[in-house]
Amino acid sequence: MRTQGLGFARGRRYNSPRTPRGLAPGGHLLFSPCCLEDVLVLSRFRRATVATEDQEKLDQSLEKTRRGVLGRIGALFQGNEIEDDLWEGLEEALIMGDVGVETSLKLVEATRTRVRTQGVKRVSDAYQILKEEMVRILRGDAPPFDLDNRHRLLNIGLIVGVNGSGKTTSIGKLAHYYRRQGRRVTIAAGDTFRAAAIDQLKIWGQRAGVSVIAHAPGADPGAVVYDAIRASQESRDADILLIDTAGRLHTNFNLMKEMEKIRNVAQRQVHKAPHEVLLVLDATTGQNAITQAQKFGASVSVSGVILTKLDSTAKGGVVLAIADQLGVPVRFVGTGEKITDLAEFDPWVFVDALLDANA
Ligand SMILES: Nc1nc2c(ncn2[C@@H]2O[C@H](COP(=O)(O)OP(=O)(O)OP(=O)(O)O)[C@@H](O)[C@H]2O)c(=O)[nH]1
Ligand SMILES: [Mg+2]
Repeated sequence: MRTQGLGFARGRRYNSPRTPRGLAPGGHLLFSPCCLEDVLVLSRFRRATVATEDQEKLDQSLEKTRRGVLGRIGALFQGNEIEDDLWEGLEEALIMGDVGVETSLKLVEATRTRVRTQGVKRVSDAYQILKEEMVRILRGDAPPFDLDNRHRLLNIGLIVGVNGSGKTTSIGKLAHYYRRQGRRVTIAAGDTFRAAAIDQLKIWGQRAGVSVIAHAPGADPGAVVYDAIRASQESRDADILLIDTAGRLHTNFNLMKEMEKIRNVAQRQVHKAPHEVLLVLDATTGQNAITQAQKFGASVSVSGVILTKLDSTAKGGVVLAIADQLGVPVRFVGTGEKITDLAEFDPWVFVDALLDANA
């Protein structure tokens, strides 16, 4: 799977004038720490990059996961000495916690190697290293959409995923999310396969207070997208256009062809569009989410993931497997069914909330 060239900082993330060694201004790791001192510097100065409200939502949505096997990892690191048992227990917990075999082994190996080469003796320091290795896997390069790029007048986001994963709901939530940030948002009803899909999207549009550009059921989605881009650029003067797509057509081949067509229509009208292709994955499907993502990735290049229904599952560990095995960042997390139930993803908040019972 190829990731699109994203980039670029949003001002509010870079608010620290004094940045400790080895950190980006937002408090993120810039390099692999070479000694224990660095590890401690990093842990002391790291900070979340998302709003407190998002942190709380992320934390709450991991309640079930924390109560599961991953929540026991903290207890493993309560002992006095770093012994082989610790690594075996960690490996088992990660694999059982839906992190996936490959990613689990990689995490244990990376943590263990750093503990050994850096001469770490304290179990609490080893725990900190584990968290940092998790963050390393989860790090996205920059926030989604390049909203502060003055050369780009319209940002187009294509929302894809299998049926029932939560695309339409997530579009409603995203519209609300960006509206609250003062952005002008429009939505294109690109899922013309089911009449109900268009109605459902219009309801979300009303809730979020944004325009939905739709054609009749059965219409060509390419034509809908064409009109939506024209409307977004002209009368609606939008910053962001979110395109809903079908999750199921008569055949998988048709579905992938349709994605490509929508993509091409967007590309012809707006430079470098779509600027984001966000793949919606249902967290409750655990490791199957990876297989789904690989299928989509084969025909449309995905730039990020929206992981829905994190609130309804104990399989939150799958976030690590997704980021590691697909090589694309998780951008947003669905934390419930309401319009406000969406959180921007932050690796540190996620890791702390995942592992610390009292986070
Ligand atoms: N608990 C919970 N439910 C969610 C979340 N996101 C979506 N859902 C529910 O998942 C179901 C499917 O959501 P849709 O948005 O219709 O999914 P879709 O991908 O558009 O489905 P199709 O249009 O059939 O392809 C709905 O009942 C949503 O309320 C979430 O973050 N948490
Ligand atoms: Mg839908």
